[in-house]
Amino acid sequence: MGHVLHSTLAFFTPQSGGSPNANRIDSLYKIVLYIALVIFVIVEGGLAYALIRFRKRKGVVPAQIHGNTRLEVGWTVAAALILVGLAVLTFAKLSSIQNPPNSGPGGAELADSGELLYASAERRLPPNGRALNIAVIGRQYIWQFVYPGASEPDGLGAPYSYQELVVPTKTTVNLDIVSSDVVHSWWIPKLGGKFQAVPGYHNYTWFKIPNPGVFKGQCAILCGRGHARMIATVRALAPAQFEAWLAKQKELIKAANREAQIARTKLGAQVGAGQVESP
Ligand SMILES: [Cu+2]
Repeated sequence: MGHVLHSTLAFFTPQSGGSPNANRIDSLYKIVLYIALVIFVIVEGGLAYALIRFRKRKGVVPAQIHGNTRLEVGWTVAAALILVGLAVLTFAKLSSIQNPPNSGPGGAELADSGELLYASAERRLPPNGRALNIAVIGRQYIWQFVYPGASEPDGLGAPYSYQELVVPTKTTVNLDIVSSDVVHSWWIPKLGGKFQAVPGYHNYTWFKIPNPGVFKGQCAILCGRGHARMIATVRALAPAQFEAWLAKQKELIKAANREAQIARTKLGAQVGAGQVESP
């Protein structure tokens, strides 16, 4: 019975388990849901009782009642108090949903400098100012992820990946969400709320994944014909494995750049009819 109730509720409540902010959104949602359920049962129970108890009977004239000041003031004040209580609770929890915590012990080593971190009204930083900053770029119809490392001496530029975002566990990851064409929506349900990717605008969110795992999501706003294909995956690895993955990704990008360079050289050497002199 308890299990059935639990899985039924899980169907209606937000997904959680991947990040503290997602867990807090879920618990806040459940508190509101439980209070609403109690009120629903009381109101609907009272209605059903009145319908049956005072139903139409032959030869009985019902009492003619006009208002009850005490009762009316009572339920107005009670409803207002519940609303105030919920508002206070929501604002009390909101800061821990919006503000990222520090990375935990066992998280990835984050460089002191290199990537410049600054806080603003939109971008919130952990108390110690250190987070793994990743740019999430929405475009028709794929997500691109750009990792720190633009200033590294290998001259390769910032490493990137498509569709799958790989991150270290126990590490606060800050996302800087942008779009290069139309409005998209970044949403990995188990990792917290939904954030729009709007051209010319930055949206920020964060997550901190405790254990290795794969979290699936999908662009959550209709962005064109290929919208349904615009899926996203977040794969959390232990920090050492993440470093190894990033190094390998850099190798792949380097090899691809080399091949492109070779192809460009070949094309440049071609001389044919109608070739336009490059300006
Ligand atoms: Cu879309």
